[in-house]
Amino acid sequence: MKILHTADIHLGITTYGRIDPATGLNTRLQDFRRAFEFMVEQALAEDVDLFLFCGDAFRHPDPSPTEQTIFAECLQPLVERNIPIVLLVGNHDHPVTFGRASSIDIFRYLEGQARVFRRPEVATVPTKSGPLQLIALPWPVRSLLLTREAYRRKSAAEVREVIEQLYTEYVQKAVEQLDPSLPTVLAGHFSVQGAELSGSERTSLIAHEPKFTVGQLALPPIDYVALGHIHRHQNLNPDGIPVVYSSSIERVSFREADDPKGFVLVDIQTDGKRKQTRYRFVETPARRFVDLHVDARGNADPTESILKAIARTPVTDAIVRVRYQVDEDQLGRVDMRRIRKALHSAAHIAGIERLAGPVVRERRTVIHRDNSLREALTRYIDQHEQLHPLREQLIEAALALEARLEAERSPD
Ligand SMILES: [Mn+2]
Repeated sequence: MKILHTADIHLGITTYGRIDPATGLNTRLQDFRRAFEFMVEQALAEDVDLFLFCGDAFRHPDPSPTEQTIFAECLQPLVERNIPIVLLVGNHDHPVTFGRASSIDIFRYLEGQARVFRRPEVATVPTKSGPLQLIALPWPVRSLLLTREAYRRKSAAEVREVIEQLYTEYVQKAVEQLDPSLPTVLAGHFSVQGAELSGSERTSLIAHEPKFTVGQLALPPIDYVALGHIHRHQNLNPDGIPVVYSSSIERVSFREADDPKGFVLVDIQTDGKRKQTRYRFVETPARRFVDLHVDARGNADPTESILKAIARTPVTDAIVRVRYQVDEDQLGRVDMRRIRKALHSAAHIAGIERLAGPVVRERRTVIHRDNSLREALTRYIDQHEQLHPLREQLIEAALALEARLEAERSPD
């Protein structure tokens, strides 16, 4: 049985894009669409039995009609070939307000067989190669898993523990009921301990989320654990049942410049009671990000050093950022016009910035990760005189944002 495993499509991310006058669409939206279309073409070429999407379809829980239409259009060739589609709700798909539809609920109405999972469920998915047993574990939402009374008196950390326990027990019970001779997949959208982030995730948020161990998920007769949420492709259990993050299909940040982006083709061979799983990662034609760093300090012609660095790098069609270091007395000798000209073939110039030298950096505020937001912001404002008149408003706005993020993470 062949499965295409993907996640974290995040349609609607438009950072480093611009409106293409020919189509009226953001260039980044077109990049994401290209990667998505490439993936579906591969699914058809490989004649897969199932298209399995493990959450985070869009950037926001409220995608635009254009974004939803593109998502549906990209899935349409699968529908036409009668390839079943399974969609899990990720944290970015989940509405903050209880009772509202998630951003992917609408795809249930795609002609054909699209199934959307928004709460834990064990399902049998019919495919042309026979039934697949599926344990679906979408993003754990407090209000879907616990009654209000059950979590009202609990701290955030306690709620997290309860959710971890619920999911873990759910998997333990599920595997006991499954037919060990059938291909079986656990599909989830959450963090697993030990996973390496890609740089497009917010580390501070992931630290407060429910987390699972490989041992809690990789239980026989499961043949493959298909994950979404963390954007870097990896197998967390190389010596046992594969526990795999597929990777996102497009880059969103310079920290992902060197990461391949793509999806996974899984093949579960069944022969009586013996089953064997193989998988391979397939790269998508994701937009290249080029992050140039030039140290031109002490150089008589800093522009020339920057131009040389650009000439050595293939910047055509890439999203490019140039950061350079120069001394104070060289500042007047950096010719932005010539640098921009050298980058004319780039898809987008994300920035040409001077990196502050160590002298400037020493005067910067030291803010530690364990500072509260209020402490960190207070220190920052202390160091920036022009912000003093706005002190109270800034702190208030920041705390409100933090509260909103907290609510999105575990909505009531
Ligand atoms: Mn996610």
